[in-house]
Order: sequence, then C-alpha cells, then structure tokens
Amino acid sequence: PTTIAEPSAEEAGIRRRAIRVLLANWTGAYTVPSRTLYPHQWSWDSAFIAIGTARWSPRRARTELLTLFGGQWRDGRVPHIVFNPAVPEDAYFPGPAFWRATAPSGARTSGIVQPPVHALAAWRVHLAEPDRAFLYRIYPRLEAQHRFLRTSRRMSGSELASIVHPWESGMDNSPVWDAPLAKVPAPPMRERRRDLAHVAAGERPTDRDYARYTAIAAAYRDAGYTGRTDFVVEDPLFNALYGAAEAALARIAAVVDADPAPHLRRAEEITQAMLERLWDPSGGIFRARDVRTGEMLPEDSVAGLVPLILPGLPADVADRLVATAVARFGLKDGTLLPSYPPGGAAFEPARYWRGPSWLNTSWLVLEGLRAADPGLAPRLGAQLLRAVHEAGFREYFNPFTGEGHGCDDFGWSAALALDVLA
Ligand code: 9YW
Repeated sequence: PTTIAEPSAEEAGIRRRAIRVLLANWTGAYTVPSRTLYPHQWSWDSAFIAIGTARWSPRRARTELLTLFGGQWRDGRVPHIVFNPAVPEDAYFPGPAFWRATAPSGARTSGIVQPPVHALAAWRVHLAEPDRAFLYRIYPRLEAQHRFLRTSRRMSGSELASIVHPWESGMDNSPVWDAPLAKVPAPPMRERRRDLAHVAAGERPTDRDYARYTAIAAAYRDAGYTGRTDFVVEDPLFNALYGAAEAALARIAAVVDADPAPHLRRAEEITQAMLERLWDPSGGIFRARDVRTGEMLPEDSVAGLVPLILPGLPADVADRLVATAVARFGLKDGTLLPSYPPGGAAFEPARYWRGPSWLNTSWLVLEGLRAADPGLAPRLGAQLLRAVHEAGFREYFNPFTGEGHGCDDFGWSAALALDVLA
C-alpha cells in the first residue's frame, strides 16, 4: 500500500490562510491581486491565481480565466488590466479614463499586455480537474492571444515577441530597464499616484519611473495601441512563458481535436530564437535585447533564469542557468531567490523589482528546476513556504531576512504557495 504523507501543522496552517486570502480577494468572477493596491483584474496575476486556485476549487479557477478572456480585444490581445466598473476611477492610477479602451464585451481595459502564462495556467487547471468543455471554450481565445503576439509583436524579425512598455514585462522597475528608459523623454507627471496611499515610497518605483511609464503608455494609446514605442525590448521571461505556453497549447489542442503540430513547431522556434538572440554564454544567463538599438541590455535579473521552463532547452544551457542561480542569486544559501542579483550595483532589498523576492518568479524557476535539478527544486519550494509562513502573503520579501514588503494578502503569493503545497 502507498502511504500518503500527512501535511505538517505548519503546512495545514499555510493552506488554510492561503485559501482565506483567495476567498477575501474573490469578487464573484475573478480574484483581485490586492483589495487595497490593485482593485481590478490583472492578466498574469489571474493566470498564477488560477494555477493555485485549481488546487482547491477548479471551478473558480476556470471562471477566473474565462472572466479575464472576457476582456480580450478583437485583435486577440489580452489587456493587462480589466477594470471593475464598480470601483471609483481614483482608486488606481492609471485607471480607465487614462487608457480609454473598451473591449468588444463592453469591459473597460488597459491597452498593453503582460507575460503570456495563460495557456500554461489553463492546462494546469485542466490537470487539476479534467474538463474538456472548459478547454473547448478557452482554446480559441488562447490561440487568438498568441496570434496577436505573433502578428503584432514580432518586431525584430525573429520569432520572439517584443514588449513595448516596462509594465508588459511584469517587472516594472527592474534595473534591466534603466538603460532603455533613460532615453525616454518624460515631462514631470501631473497625475496623482494612488499606490503611495497604500505602500511606503521606498518600496515602490520612483516618481521619475512613473513619469516615463505614463509617457510611454500615453504615446502608445495616442497611436491607437499599435506600432512601436520609445521602449521596444525582447525580454527573456516574457518569451520563455511564450514558448512554454505554446507547448501547453499543443497539449490542449490534442484534447480539443485540434492539431498540436503548429504549436510544437512554434515552441521549438521560440526556444531556438531565445538561444540565438538572448542567451549570453559568457554570463550563463539570458538577457533582454533592445530592439531599437539591436544591443543586449547590460543588466540582468531573475527573468534571465526563467527560461529554465522552456521546452527543449539544451541540457548544457540548463546546467549553466542552475550554476548562475547558485553563484549569483544565492539559490543554495537557504535564502529566497532575489529579483536582481545582490552583487549588482542597483540592488535594493526592499524596492519592488530591484532586489526583493517575488513568489511568481521563484515559482517559475522552481518549475524549471523540477527537470533541470530535481535535488534543488524542493529546497526552493521549502524556502518559498517558509517566507509566507513567517511574513504572511506579502507582495515581495527581503531575500536575506524574509521580511515582507509591499501589500499584504497578495493574490498570487497565496495561490502559488497552495500550488507548492499540493
Ligand atoms: C503597478 C498586479 C501588478 C503585477 C505586476 C506588478 C504590479 C502594477 O502589480 O504592477 O501598479 O505597479 O509589477 O507584475 O501584475 O499585481
């Protein structure tokens, strides 16, 4: 007979509290990342939240994803925010009055995207509780999402998708964006930031960052949300998820009587293009490339380790990535995986994407490690659980002390802890 390990009291406590956060953030159709800081539906948050929610309520996880795709545009793009019409305009900046965009469903949305983790999420939700009807509904929407990236975002001529705003990377103020952002002219912001009402300024992007984010977004909006902006970059995290999502689409296609072959071919092409354009053999890490200049960007971050999840990554590249994670990101030190290497000049342990550990990037590296280094994977999983046990479901954590920062009761922190527990 097989014995099933009983969860420890600690694990049972984390599970109970995580579900409580997800219940408290549930609106009836989706989960807000945070009741205070982020009171609408965010694109990649919902994908991570669906992955964790599937562990206790697959039905809610399916609803979460289908609601998000209710905000999808005719061109296939899945906007990074779908606004809740019941929340006042001044609760979040930039809100619907800034973006001035409406989806065919009538939902008010933003006009930029976030990393495409959704096909992977849909597949994980299906694995938690097989439901072909769900896959039949979501598959054409996922396909359209990928078609948008393929047709509108292939800006360098390679198979990779470009992002046209730092917000599209999901890692807004990463030091990697400092160089390309410095070239963006930005007048001082006139609008009032709402984030600072909830989180200390030292844990958020600066006003200068915000002035540039607003300027790039306004220019893209004024161009009808098409074409290039002053910021055009091929990002390793975005494209690693793009490749992994194509592999997930192949699996989904097989269930819904569609042809998996084009997805498998594209997954391979993306992996190949990543190796040709973003792999830095001397650094042992993937780096972002500035499409405007053609140059690789000088800084790197945890985004450069996420390609560990890419299907068909050569074993020697995976080994180098693990070695980099250990040597520069302290993977073996019993600390959390920082968003930016602690030895780097721009490192700040409590400021947003400039050093703190986030659960989503840690989880993605953990997923990659399961194949690349099965010995190290449980170790990172245990660190992740220790962080939420000691500090709660905070938005990000000091990688050395584990101290929590940003908002509390953060959706994907709760969801991904549940997934690691399962
Ligand atoms: C903001 C919601 C989002 C995440 C992003 C994160 C942050 C929005 O919050 O951006 O207002 O700063 O950087 O990855 O999806 O959790």
